[in-house]
Amino acid sequence: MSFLAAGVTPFSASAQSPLSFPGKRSLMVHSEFPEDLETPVEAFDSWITPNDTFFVRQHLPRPKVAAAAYRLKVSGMVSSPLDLSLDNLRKMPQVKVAATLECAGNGRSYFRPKLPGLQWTKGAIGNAEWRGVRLTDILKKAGAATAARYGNFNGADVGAGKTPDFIRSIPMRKLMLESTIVALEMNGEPLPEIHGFPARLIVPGWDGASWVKWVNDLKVDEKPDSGFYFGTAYRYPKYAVGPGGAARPEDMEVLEGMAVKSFFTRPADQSKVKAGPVNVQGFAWAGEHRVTRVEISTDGGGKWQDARLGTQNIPFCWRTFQFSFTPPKPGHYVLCSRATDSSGRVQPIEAPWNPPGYLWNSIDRIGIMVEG
Ligand SMILES: Nc1nc2c(c(=O)[nH]1)N[C@H]1C(S)=C(S)[C@@H](COP(=O)(O)O)O[C@H]1N2
Ligand SMILES: [Mo]
Repeated sequence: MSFLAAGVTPFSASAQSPLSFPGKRSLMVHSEFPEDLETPVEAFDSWITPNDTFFVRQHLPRPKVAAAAYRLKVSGMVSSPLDLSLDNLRKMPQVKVAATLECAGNGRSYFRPKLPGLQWTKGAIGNAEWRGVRLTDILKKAGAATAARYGNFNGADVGAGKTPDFIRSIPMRKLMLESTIVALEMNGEPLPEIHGFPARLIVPGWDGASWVKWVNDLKVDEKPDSGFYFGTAYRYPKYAVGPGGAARPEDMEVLEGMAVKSFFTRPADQSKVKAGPVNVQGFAWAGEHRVTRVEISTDGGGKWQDARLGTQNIPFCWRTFQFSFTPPKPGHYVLCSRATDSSGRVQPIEAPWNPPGYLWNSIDRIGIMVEG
């Protein structure tokens, strides 16, 4: 099958690569192997991000898992260890959960001073409808001990060279929520291989690192995993360290929820528009909280007006916003978007700089040139 469906034109992002990836339209390529692919802003044109447009992040070479050989092992503090086949999982009650998935490092390229790591711009995010089995059902079936505090999850990818195995721990209180699932489907299709076929975790409202792909091993334990990806990585300083600052390892906390954030998808940054009303659009999200407001400025942050929020207001999902702007005269305008959430958080002018470069959520800003 050709990777471009008939009648579909590729995106015109300048950063796009001539390479193609199975099942993907042209994405911005940060790394070819393992694949780290970003969705260009102009490709975000629907509340659901289609599978062929969804960003990809992996630390290790992508494993190929044969459906027939797949097992999810559940062991540790359980009364009946499990060895679930794909068929076993398919026979358990299936639930649908829509949720936005964002990499903790999304927007890292905007931090100053600059940071090492993947130089994501705005597109390490997407929203999908996932379908699969509740973790609570799996834990019940296994008879998880009440004293257990963590689920330690491993996927079929293995450590390579200096990169350790990707293992993540999730506290029981999050695993017990009805929205935390092992997904077998993404937007009505079996999970694409690159997104974790045949099974991955969906941890709504938390950054992508918890959403373990190709998940095949769950150890129920009192303690979290002590490896690199839970013990060291994906931690954020307890206090603001300032640009270029450092934090002691004991002052780094595990990332759980996400920041409040919004960005523009239309019009394109620095595009020319004709005189008359400009249809301004974008998305806003807030991890485990709800987006309650998006404000727009058309004068670089001087005055602010409310945008119209999309009617789709679903927990753990981004919300669309829309604003009609009629420029009073030709010239260049700086548009800003600022989201507020149900916990009272407001998107800041500048995201706090932090050593790993996580949770960038500065007010979004685009320029437009209105023609005379
Ligand atoms: N097994 C495994 N799962 C993984 C990763 C990984 O490297 N290995 N990367 C995680 C990170 S950091 C992110 S942001 C998401 C990205 O999910 P996606 O590639 O489906 O967009 O997958 C997560 N799950
Ligand atoms: Mo990530």
